[in-house]
Amino acid sequence: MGRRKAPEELYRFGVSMEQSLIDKFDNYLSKRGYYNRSEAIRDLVRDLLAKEKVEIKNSVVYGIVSFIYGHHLRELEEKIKSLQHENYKSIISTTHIHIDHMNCLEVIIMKDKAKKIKLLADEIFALKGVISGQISFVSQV
Ligand code: NI
Repeated sequence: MGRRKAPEELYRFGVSMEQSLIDKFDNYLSKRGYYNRSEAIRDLVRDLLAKEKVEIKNSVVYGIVSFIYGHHLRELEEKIKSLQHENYKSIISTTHIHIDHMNCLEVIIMKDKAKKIKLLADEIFALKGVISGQISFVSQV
């Protein structure tokens, strides 16, 4: 079993905000199920740093590329497959779901630099017959 890192000590700092902004923030928090502002602000800061890692720092991140396409286009399926084989080193897993008689959903989980993940995603999304595509990144702070 791996050794767990001891939890870091928490420090307090004051934040000044307009009342109207606090009201909107509290409203948002209650909808999202947060118990307190501190936890929400910690998450916001983590998100911000993770985003910076993806967008600016050229770090290795996880990327989830998902898209819907019409499976009756045989050439399209071949093209999607060969693009994935070209990128086999960055692809961890691919899941294929048959949505209905006509359409398929494919989810590709990748680990690489964000730029490289975006490149493959854009190539797939640009193919004729790919109806919609989405990409999201996950990284540790
Ligand atoms: Ni299918």
